[in-house]
Amino acid sequence: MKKTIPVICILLVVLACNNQPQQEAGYTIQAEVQQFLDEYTRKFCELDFIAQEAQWASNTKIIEGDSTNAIATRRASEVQAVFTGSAENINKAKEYLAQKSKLTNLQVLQLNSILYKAANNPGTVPDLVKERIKAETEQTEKLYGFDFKIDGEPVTPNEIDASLKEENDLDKRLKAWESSKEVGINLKEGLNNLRNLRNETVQNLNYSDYFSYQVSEYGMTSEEMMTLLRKIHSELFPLYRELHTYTRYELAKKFGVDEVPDYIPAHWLTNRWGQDWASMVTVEGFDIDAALSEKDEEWIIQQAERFYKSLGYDALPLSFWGKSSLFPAPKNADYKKNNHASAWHVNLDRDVRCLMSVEANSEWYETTHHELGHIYYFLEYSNADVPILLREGANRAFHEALGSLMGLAAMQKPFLIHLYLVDKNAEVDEMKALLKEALSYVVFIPWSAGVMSEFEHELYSNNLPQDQFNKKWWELKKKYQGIVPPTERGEEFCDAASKTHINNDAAQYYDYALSYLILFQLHDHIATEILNQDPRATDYFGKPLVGEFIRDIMYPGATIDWRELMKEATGEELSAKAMMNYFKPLMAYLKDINSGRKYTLEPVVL
Ligand code: X8Z
Ligand code: ZN
Repeated sequence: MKKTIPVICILLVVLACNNQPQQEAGYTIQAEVQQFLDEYTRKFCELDFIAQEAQWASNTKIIEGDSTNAIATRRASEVQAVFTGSAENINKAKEYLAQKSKLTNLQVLQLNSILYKAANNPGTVPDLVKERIKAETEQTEKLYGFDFKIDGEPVTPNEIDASLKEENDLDKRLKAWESSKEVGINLKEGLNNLRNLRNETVQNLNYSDYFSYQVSEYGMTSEEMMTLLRKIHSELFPLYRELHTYTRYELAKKFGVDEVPDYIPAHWLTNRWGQDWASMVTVEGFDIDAALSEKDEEWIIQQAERFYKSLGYDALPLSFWGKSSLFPAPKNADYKKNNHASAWHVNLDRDVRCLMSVEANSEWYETTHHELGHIYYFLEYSNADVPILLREGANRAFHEALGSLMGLAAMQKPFLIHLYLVDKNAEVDEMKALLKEALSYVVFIPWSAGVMSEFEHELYSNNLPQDQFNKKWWELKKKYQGIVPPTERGEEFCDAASKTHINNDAAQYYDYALSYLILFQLHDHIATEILNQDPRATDYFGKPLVGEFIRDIMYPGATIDWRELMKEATGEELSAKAMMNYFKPLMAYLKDINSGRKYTLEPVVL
C-alpha cells in the first residue's frame, strides 16, 4: 500500500508537466470526446424520459386541486435541468469545442447542442432555474385547467371554435369570442414573471435575451430573423390586402352590417385569434367538413396514417395507439387535458405519442396530418446514423413543415376524389377553392411572421412593460392583420396569453411562418419535379417517390445544415417565391371582386 503513493505522485507530476493525459495507447481527442458524449447521452436520455413522462401526465390529466402531477413534473424537470446545466458539462463542452478542428462534425454538433440546452438551465443560477420551472408548470396548469364559460355555462374550446364557425348572431359570437379570452386575465402576471425569468436564465450564458436564444438555433441573430419575417410579410402583403378587403365586405354582408368597417372586428372571424379564415368560405361540391362529418374521429387518424403508409412509411408503432391521448376528454370527466395538438418523442426512439382532441372536421383532419408529420419525422431520424442528441429537425421550421405539407396535400381535390370525400363529377369552382386555401395559408403570415413574432420580440428583446401587453398586442393585430377588438380591451386583459405558444412554447412562433415557406417550396418541387402535376391539384397517394423525397429530408435529423438541406432538396434557398406563385391566379380574381371597394391596410414599412 505505502508504495503506491509515490508512484501515483510521480505519475501526476509527469502528467501535469506534459499536460498530456493522452499518452495511453490508442488515445485520441476524438475518443475522449466520444466517451464524454456517450456518457452525457446516456444520462440525458434517462432524465429526459422521466421528465417527459411527467410532463405527459401533467398535460393529459389536469385535476383541479390535485397537484400530484405538477409536483412530479417540477421535480423531474429540476433534476434534468441540474444535469443539462451543470458546470461540469458546460466546461467540458466548451473545452472540447475549443479544439473543434480536431473533432468530427457530428461531435461538434452534439457539443453545441449540449451548450444550447445548458443555456436554458445554467447551474450557476440554480434558484433562478428552479423558479422558472415552477412558473412554467403553474402557467400551463392555469391555461389548461381553465373553465371556459358562456353565460355561466361551461363550454369546451372545441365548442367555442364551433360557435365561431357557425353562429350568425353577432351578440352570440361576441360572447364566444370574449369567453375564449377570459383565460388570459389570470395568465398576465405569470407571463410577465416568466419573461423576466426566461431572459435572466439565458443571460447567464451570454445570450442577450430569450428571443435571441431561441432564434440562435437557426444560426441567426434576432435582427436577421425579424428582417426576414418582415420581408416575408411584405412580399405577401398585396395578396393579404385583397383578402382583407374581400373579407371585410363579405362578412359585413353576411352579418347584415351596412357600414363596412375599416378593420375586421375580431369576433367576426371564424378563429379565436384570426389566424385562419378558411371556414368563412364554403365551396360547392367541395365541402370537406360535410364529408368528414359522416366519419368518426378514429377514421381521421387512421386515414392520415394510411396516407403516410401509401408513401412507403411503416404503420405507426402499436404503442402509439396505446399511449397517445387522441380525443377530447369526455364531457363529464373529472379531469381536463391540454386541448392543443402536440407530438411527443418520449424516449427519443420509438415511443412516440400524440396529444390531440380530434373531432371529425377539416381542421382536425389537417392537424392530424400535421402531427403525424412530427411523429414520422421522430421515427425516421431515430436511426443509427443520427446520435440521440441530434434527433431533431434540420431546424424547428422543417419539423413543422413536413406534416403541414401532408396536410395541404390531403386537402387537394384529386386526392379527396381518390378518398371518395369529393365526388369526381362535382363541378368545383377552382378559384373559390384556391381562395379558401389562401384564407388559411396566406392569412396565417401576418399573424405568425407579424403579430406573434413582433409581440414576442417586444416582450423578450425590448422588455415590454406589463402594463402595455394588451395595448401592444392590439396595436400589432391592427397593423399586421387589420383586426381590431370588438370592444375596448384594457390592461385588465392579456389577450396574447390566450394563445398557448405565448405561455409554453415561447419565442418560437416564427417557426410556423418559415414552415409555410418551406412547405410550399417542397410541395412545388414534388408536384413539378416528381409527380408532374399542377401544384394546386396533386395526388400524392401511393407515390413512393414522394415518400422517398420526404424521408430523405427527415432521415438526417439535425445532423445536416438546414440551408444546405433546402438547397439539396429543391435547388433553391428559402424564400416565399413558391408560396406566392401558388396563389398568383387569385390576385386578378380578387382585384376584380374588390374593384370599387375601399382598401384600408397600409404596407408595413421595412
Ligand atoms: O401549434 C400548432 C401545431 C402544434 S404541433 C398544432 N400549430 C400552430 C397553431 O396552432 O397556432 C400548427 C399551425 C400553427
Ligand atoms: Zn407542429
